[in-house]
Formats: sequence, C-alpha cells, structure tokens
Amino acid sequence: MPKLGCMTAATPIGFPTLSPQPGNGSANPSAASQAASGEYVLYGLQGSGSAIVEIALQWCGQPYRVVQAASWEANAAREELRQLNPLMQIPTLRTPQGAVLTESAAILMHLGGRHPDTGLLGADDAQRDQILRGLVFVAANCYSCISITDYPERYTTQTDDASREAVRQAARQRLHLHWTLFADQFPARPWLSGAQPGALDVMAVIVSKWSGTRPYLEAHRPSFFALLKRIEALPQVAGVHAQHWPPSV
Ligand SMILES: N[C@@H](CCC(=O)N[C@@H](CS)C(=O)NCC(=O)O)C(=O)O
Repeated sequence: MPKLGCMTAATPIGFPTLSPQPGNGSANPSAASQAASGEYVLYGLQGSGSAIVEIALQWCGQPYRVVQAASWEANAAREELRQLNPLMQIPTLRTPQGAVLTESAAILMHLGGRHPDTGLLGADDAQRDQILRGLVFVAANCYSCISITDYPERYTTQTDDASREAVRQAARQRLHLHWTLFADQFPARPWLSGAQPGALDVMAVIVSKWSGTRPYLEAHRPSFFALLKRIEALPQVAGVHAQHWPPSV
C-alpha cells in the first residue's frame, strides 16, 4: 500500500486509559451487542482520521474503545463498519445510546456540544461561529481532497494508470491550495479555536497529516506549519498523535 493519504497502516491503535481494551477488531463483539455498552465505540485505524475523534473523546473524558476497521482493512470488523456506515469511512462512532455518528466535523460538534465546559467549541457565540465555519471548511475542502488522492479511480472513467495519476496530482494541488486559503483566513489567536485550543485545532492538526500537506505548508506557510507543530505538542493531542504517528527512531 503506498503511503499517500490516510489509507496507510494496519497496526492496532487506540488504547485509552479510560476504559478496558478488548484487543483488535476481529476479537470485538458484534456491532449489535455494543449498542447499549455505556461507552463510545470508535471504528478507526492507525494513521487515519479516527485520531480526530480519539483526541476529542479523551479531551471530554469519555470512556471509549476502538474497533480496528477500515474499508481497506480486510478483517471481520469491516462488515460491522459497512453496516454502520455504508460509505465505509472512518471515523465512525457509536454513542453510548446506540446512535451512529459519522463525519469527523459532526462528531466534534457532537462532543463539543455535549461538553461545553471543555471549550472545544470556543468560549462565546462569535468564536463558535468561526470554529464551526472552520470545521466545515476543512471537511468540505481539505478532507474531501484526501479521498480523491487516495482513490483517484473513483473520480475518473479512465482506467489507465496515467489518467488516474493525473487525477491524484490535480487533487493534491487543490488540497494544498485549500490549506493555504485556510491558513490565510483562519488566523491563530493564538490557537485556531481562539484564546484556548479547541475542535478546529484538532481537526486541522490531523487532516493536514496526509498527501504532502505538511511539507507544502512548511515551504509556503511556515508560521501556520509552526502552529500545527504547537498543536501536536498540546497535552490533549500529543498522546494520541504519537500512537497514530510514532516518532521515527
Ligand atoms: N467526510 C468524512 C471523510 C472520512 C474519510 O475519508 N476517511 C478515510 C480514512 S482517513 C476513509 O475511511 N476512507 C476510506 C474510503 O473512502 O473507502 C469525515 O470528515 O470524517
């Protein structure tokens, strides 16, 4: 598997200290039996967008466990994921009440709304407006490009490698442009979410991990790149980040 976007890894992850861990996805109970488990159940994989939700769940002090699953990971949990989310995308989250939540931005809004004391959605209405705007910007304009760079064959009727690679490269350029527009429109004050870090910092720091975005930003928006490194080092972020992207030795 080429290391391009988020479809890169199969190492088990997600070992919060907040709840017992069941092991990997194939050993997990069925999706149906988890419905009233009293904890969040997160479908995800190392190096993927499920890191966004892990950070937020820990930030909110919510018990959860991770089911190792992804559309590209051929294990038993893959079918569970399909049942919950026919798009087969991660993160997919089952709430303690048994509801299914998909879309990382919506999950951040859910957790921030349920736990206002965490400040995930900012300290006041004006700040929240900008955080919600930023979350939708990243989901609509950046995360969506990752799907194209990972799966260019879905976005062209051409079947030859050169045509698919052309689609991938166009999406990659567009992704990098969208990040520069984001960096220019969402100033750090000193965090993307305002005086304190919050949901927009979490979304930006993870979605910028893929498809050459960080090297591009380092060259073209160095202060924004430095901000992302500061977000990575936050105590609310660093542990999950290191699990998903272990520091190279
Ligand atoms: N709109 C979704 C996108 C999620 C997404 O694209 N996840 C990737 C992993 S980082 C995925 O599961 N891709 C598999 C596929 O599309 O088959 C979100 O914002 O959460």
